[in-house]
Amino acid sequence: MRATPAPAVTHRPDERFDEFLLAAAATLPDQPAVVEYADGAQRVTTFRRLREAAERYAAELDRFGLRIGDRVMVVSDTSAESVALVLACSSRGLPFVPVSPETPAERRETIERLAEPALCLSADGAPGAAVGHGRFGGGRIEVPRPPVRRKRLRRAVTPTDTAYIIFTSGTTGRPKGVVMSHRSVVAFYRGMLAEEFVSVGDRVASTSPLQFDFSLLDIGMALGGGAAVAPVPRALLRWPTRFLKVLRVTRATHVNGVPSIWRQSLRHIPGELADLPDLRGVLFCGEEFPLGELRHLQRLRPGIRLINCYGATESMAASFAEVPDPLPDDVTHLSIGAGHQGTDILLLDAEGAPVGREGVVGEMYLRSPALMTGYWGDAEATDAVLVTDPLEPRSGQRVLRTGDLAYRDAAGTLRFCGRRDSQVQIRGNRVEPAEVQRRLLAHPDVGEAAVVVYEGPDGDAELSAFVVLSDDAAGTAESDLRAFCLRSMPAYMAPGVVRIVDSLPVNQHGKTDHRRLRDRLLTDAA
Ligand code: 8PZ
Repeated sequence: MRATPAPAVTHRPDERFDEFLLAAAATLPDQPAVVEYADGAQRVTTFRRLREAAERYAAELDRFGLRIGDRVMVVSDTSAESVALVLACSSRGLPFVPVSPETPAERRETIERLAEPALCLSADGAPGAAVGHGRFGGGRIEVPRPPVRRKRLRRAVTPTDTAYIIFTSGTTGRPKGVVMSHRSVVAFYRGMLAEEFVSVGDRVASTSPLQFDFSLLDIGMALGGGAAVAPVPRALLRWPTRFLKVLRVTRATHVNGVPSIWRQSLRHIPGELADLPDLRGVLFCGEEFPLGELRHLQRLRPGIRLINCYGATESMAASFAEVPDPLPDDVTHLSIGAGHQGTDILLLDAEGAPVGREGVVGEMYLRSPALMTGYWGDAEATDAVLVTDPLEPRSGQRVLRTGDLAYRDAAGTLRFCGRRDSQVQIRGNRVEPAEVQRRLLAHPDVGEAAVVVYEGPDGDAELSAFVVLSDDAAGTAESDLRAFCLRSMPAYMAPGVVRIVDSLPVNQHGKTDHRRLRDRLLTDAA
């Protein structure tokens, strides 16, 4: 009998976040862990060097006399240095709070006020005058006014301790801090690695800011599988030629990001996109990939592995589904799969009873060891989403109420169809704006579409659509698009106004910015 080869990366049970990510340093020390793009060339940091850098930062952190649980705010993009720093924080039981340098000062201050970090470290710029503010780089941490040393209360970091806190925008306008434990994030990573997207030698381009947990997925997918993460500098992402150059120079085999990262390249330099030599896989998440653009990408890159990853920061992600190649013409909703290994997505109706029938819409609830611990400093908000298991309330188990709607297809997999909270009553009729958006996207001249709900002059909810025409659109007018909607939906569902615009605004994470579109409507009306 032939011996099975030893796995390239071996993971122990109950690893901390940093132990999981550096496991490959034991078996593959000389493999690339981070591949950065700098001045037109690649800069490689091996697993051995990354571990050494993390150890240097950990020794630096030890100088400050912090307690397990003290927060460290890390203001940085993804880089070999920032990855080493967050690994160091994790090894000392110091939850890191990633914040992008591009975050507006006011929001950064709000996050700081809420998280009350012991240290606030930036990758660049002046260290700042406030207590605990400083700079990191080259394995050194410089804090001109260090915080007061504290007596340690705890001896050891446990898997239930917090690995990181990510602040997302709450519906109330106040950022919500999603607290993730080592156990949860590692449980998610394990479920993801079971999908075998990448292997040793691969390079995963990461396009999301460090404060969006998608970047942590990228890091986990790459390092956890013995591959390298290749951060795409945020400033270059907007320029299709530069973006593709980064992919070429870093020899990216996989690219992870929100769907909008592909828009400009598909539109302006499809030939160059088709020519990228190493690209084999694309993983997207955060919102639906406009199907026209998705099909275009498939035509340019036949055989490419496209993965639709669905989830929210409260569990990092919940499912992975491979997009069929080519996507059949009659597909209107992409499959989001059925929950990654170790999790179960329940589909429940408004009464909390399971939805069994195919095609019936329900709300998704996630049962998983990868759920957040709760929202930082907000027990009420936590209780609203980490709810008693509706199927067995006596167990005391909590499941995540996602607020997302889906239905089951004939194969039993889930098809995402919008959010419960964006569902509106228009003149007493239930309308899901995502359905209206889909209808608009079905028009041959429509490239992108967004549908927003706003309060009309008489206080009633109204729908308005913003549309970007495709490049080869043939003189379609706004009234034609409204008429197109009216052909297939009741009048209350058709947007009252359809506006043709040059582009749709995106938020910091690259998702369509519905808030800005709504503001635009209100300023136009004023
Ligand atoms: C979606 C999808 C989808 C999310 N199709 N709607 C990180 C890493 C990998 C995958 C996913 C993540 C998420 N944490 C990213 C994210 O967008 N998080 S979020 O908390 O800002 O928003 C979550 C919401 O986005 C979900 O509840 C869905 O409404 C939507 N979403 N993935 C369609 N593949």
